[in-house]
Amino acid sequence: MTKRVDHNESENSASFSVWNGRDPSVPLGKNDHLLKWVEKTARLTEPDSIHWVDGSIEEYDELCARMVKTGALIKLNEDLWPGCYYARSNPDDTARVEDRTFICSYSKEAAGPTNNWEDPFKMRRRLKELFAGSMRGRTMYVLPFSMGPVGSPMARIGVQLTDSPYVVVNMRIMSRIGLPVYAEIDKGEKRVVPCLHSLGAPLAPGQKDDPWPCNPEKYIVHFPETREIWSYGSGYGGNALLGKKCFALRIASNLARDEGWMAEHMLILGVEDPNGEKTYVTAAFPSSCGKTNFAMLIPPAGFEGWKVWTVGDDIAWLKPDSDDRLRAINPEAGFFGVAPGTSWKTNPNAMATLSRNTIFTNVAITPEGGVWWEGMTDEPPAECLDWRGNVWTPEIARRTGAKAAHPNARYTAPAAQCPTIDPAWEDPAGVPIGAIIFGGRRASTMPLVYEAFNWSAGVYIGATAGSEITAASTGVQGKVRRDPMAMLPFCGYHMGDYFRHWIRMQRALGETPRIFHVNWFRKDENGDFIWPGFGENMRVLRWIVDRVRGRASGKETPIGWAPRYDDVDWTGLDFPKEKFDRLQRVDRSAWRAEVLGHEELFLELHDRIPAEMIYERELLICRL
Ligand code: O2Y
Ligand code: MN
Repeated sequence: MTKRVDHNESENSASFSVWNGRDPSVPLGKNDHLLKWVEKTARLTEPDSIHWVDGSIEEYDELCARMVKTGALIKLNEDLWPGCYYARSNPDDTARVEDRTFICSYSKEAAGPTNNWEDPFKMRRRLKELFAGSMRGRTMYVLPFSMGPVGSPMARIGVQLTDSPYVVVNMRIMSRIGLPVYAEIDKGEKRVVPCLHSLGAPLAPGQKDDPWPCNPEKYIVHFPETREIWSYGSGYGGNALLGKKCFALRIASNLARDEGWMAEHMLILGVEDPNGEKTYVTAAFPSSCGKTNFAMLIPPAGFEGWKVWTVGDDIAWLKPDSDDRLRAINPEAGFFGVAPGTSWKTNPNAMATLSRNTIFTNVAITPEGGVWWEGMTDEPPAECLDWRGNVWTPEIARRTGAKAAHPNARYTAPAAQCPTIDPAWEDPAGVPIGAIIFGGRRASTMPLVYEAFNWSAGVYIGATAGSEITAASTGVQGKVRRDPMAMLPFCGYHMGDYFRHWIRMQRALGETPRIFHVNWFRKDENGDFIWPGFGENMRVLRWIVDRVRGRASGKETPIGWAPRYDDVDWTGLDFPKEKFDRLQRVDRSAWRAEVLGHEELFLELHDRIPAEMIYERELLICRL
């Protein structure tokens, strides 16, 4: 459904109406607000044409075929990678840009010290300048999307206007798009979040397009009060697929606070025991801590009859149901996973998921028309083209250290293709949550697992969670970057108010989920990981589930309840008690230093920290 726009038409000309561009056989789009907004945006951005996305597979195939023609996508070898495409981004557009991400609330205080704030009126003026004529020579796609199963009471709707067909095809995998969503909009029951996106790369007549158009100047902007997103200059991941981090976390965290639910950076999984009883848990780990691997865990030998089911790998929306139980949906429909390190050994379920109908970005491409990345196989290919399009060989890598795939290279794959996808993953009511797990990457101090004494102690654990900063990013080793609830880059308002919202949620719940903290990354004195991780994490998960079900024991420690050696199921693993005790050790002097680190975060947020957090800290100090 593409309509050409005549920019010579006068402002009030009836023939400019974007409604006229809609296929009259499609009985959708009676929504005046949407039509007016599309028209207003077209006047501002001046696209050559407008395409109303219907979300069909035919449309997807056609868009991919067009991008193959322009060089924006490469079709992979159909025999090796059926239905798969390859994209190579601009080398300066390879990841989320946190320093260019803004929360433009009316007051600076509402955004809090952990967000970049800019005056919304000033920002809007700047964005209007940038967006003026920014889609010239391109098509503007009207992309309606639902975060959450269409029709679910927990789902929310957005419309992204974008000049990137790459975004449209990725969003088709990552969310529910097209005709069913127009129908939802036409019902008029749900507020639509407008998401405006431009690559910021207009084309002059006859100008040859770049395979990855973008602009060196980038703005990822959220207006929390009016629930709007404006993104300019980037075509990559979280900057451009606006349903994901921008909507499902930054805007949704504002919606959730106001409406009494939670929008969290959490995976959701279900643990089924040999009797068929299923317990769902969510887990919040900072970016790059193995959320996808954990969400797709395969139980080790000795756990026959146990099964882990995947509901989501990145975002959870949680809401009390009519029985005051916390239920969660995964608002997404796909995985936008990090490719490097993913292999048949580390995550066979992810490999099976991405083996077809997947879009790869910034991995390497082999001469046979396949893809490769560091860690995918023990043996690298003899030769390939790296993520920049340069020839790459193992010898070149040895000499120069060049990586074949960018460290943030991604696969965009349909969740439905995951072999462990939970039968209830699209249940409109969500799944009941028994436990919430926080985690981080900590070489010392943090035990493998412990359980909070109660909800407010658990909120404290989540609020103070963090990961050690790696030497590569800062030159400093061992400093902990606090990442409350793994939401530091994603909470769309003041972090102190966010803690308060967490505390308040208890009042809406008949029974709160148990809260746990895990750390797979504790090291010994030689710098080696003590815990094997991966499938062995099932042993920890089993203890967590058994605690939720009231059938596992633990001992009280100053920081919470922790398993004794005999409380963990060691079937199939020879893991000495002495090693376990080292993993679980609560070193009081290290913990005193840890609590001082908590204070740094609290000082930053002091004027909005809920009293419960202060009391929890004091209690922890007393117990230590
Ligand atoms: O770099 C990007 O744009 C993607 S970031 C991302 C993607 C999928 C899941 N999580 C994340 C994250 O940064 O947490
Ligand atoms: Mn994430």
